[in-house]
Amino acid sequence: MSLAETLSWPFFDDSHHRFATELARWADATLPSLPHGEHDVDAACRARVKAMGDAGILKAVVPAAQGGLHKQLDVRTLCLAREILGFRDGLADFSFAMQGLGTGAITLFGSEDLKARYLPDVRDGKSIAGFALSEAEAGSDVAAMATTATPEGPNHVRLNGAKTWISNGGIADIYVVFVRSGEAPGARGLSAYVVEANAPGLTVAERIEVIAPHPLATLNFDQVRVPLTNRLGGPGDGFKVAMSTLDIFRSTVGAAALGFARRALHEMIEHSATRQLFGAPLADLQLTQAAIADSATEVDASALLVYRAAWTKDKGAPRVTREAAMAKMFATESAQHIIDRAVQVHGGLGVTKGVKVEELYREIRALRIYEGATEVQKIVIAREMLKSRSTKSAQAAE
Ligand code: COS
Repeated sequence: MSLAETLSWPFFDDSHHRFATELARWADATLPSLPHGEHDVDAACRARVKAMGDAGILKAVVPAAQGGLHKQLDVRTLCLAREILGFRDGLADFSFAMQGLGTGAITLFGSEDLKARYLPDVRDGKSIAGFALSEAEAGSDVAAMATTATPEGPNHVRLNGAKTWISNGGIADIYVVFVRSGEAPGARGLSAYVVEANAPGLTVAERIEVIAPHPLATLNFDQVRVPLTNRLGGPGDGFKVAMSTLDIFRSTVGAAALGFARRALHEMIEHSATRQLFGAPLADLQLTQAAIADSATEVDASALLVYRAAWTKDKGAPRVTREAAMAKMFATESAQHIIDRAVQVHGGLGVTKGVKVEELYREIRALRIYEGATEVQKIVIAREMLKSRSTKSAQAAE
């Protein structure tokens, strides 16, 4: 099923149809002319952010009060954007996604002043955002983070520590930074702050090279002074701020994987229909047909899970923790299988640099890890299922 057919599902309204059509048209016309990320990934990202800002696409990542498309973040729009961009250009998807993830916590928990100060420039592509949660010893286990915020006078805190695997690290203008503020041990003692990249004491310790080039870095915080008014939510709310933001953006990771998977399926079908083998098209072989059939079914199942999660959130569910985790886990895992099959169907061409499926093979890998690895999503889903069983048992006992 194509994206156009998916759009006929009842999850969508006219605004989604318009957005998807205009974005696809813009992406086909503009993305091929932007610099590729191979030589200068920072310049390639900046070019994408600017182009998307100029075209009004980044309005999707901010609320209407700051010039955005919808009153609140519309998860279906975010997912459509990532699917459409992911189908065409992994770096464009990355740049779009990070503008959203990097400011999602400001949109959800920021004061009016913080929203007014930071969101318009992100919307216009004039400012780049980053989400600084992970640490060397606190990736999956967020509550183990060690970067600290200590009070300084009545109005400031000082941040000390290091964050790593930070997307847009080194090119971002603002970061949402999660720190241990000490109100309680573990998850209840974290807070979130907006920190400007040029704050004295905030430095890029190292840039990290990855298989599919993206800006990624380790950041050092050495006595970085931040006003209390830059806090998102209350003291000790940091874990909730992080998880609520991820509840929205995990579905969008699934959507990006869906875009990659749809593209791989497209490439698989095109190649197998035209490549001759044993005197007939490759597609005549039943094993090729099995690869196509399994991939097409997984694409549809991923789309259903991704847009179910997005629709549920947009319709006002306070939490979509289980739905978003399922969407992210299934869509990223199945995209990996689909892309691997597409590489296999392409034979030697599939591992040749510059061939689309080879690029997708490298692009998909990180999505099974970032914003919560598959193993974390399994923990989250199982906990939610067990929680709902305990709730039902407690109700039955009353
Ligand atoms: N929305 C709002 N609140 C949430 C929440 C959510 N989605 N998930 C958990 N919470 C709340 C819980 O209700 C709990 O509140 P109380 O203490 O009031 O009961 C609190 O937060 C702690 O939750 P929990 O006990 O589940 O915390 P854990 O430390 O056990 O969390 C996991 C475990 C693994 C689920 C969490 O650390 C996680 O998601 N890790 C992956 C992080 C990630 O995605 N990293 C990638 C970085 S971005 S590239």
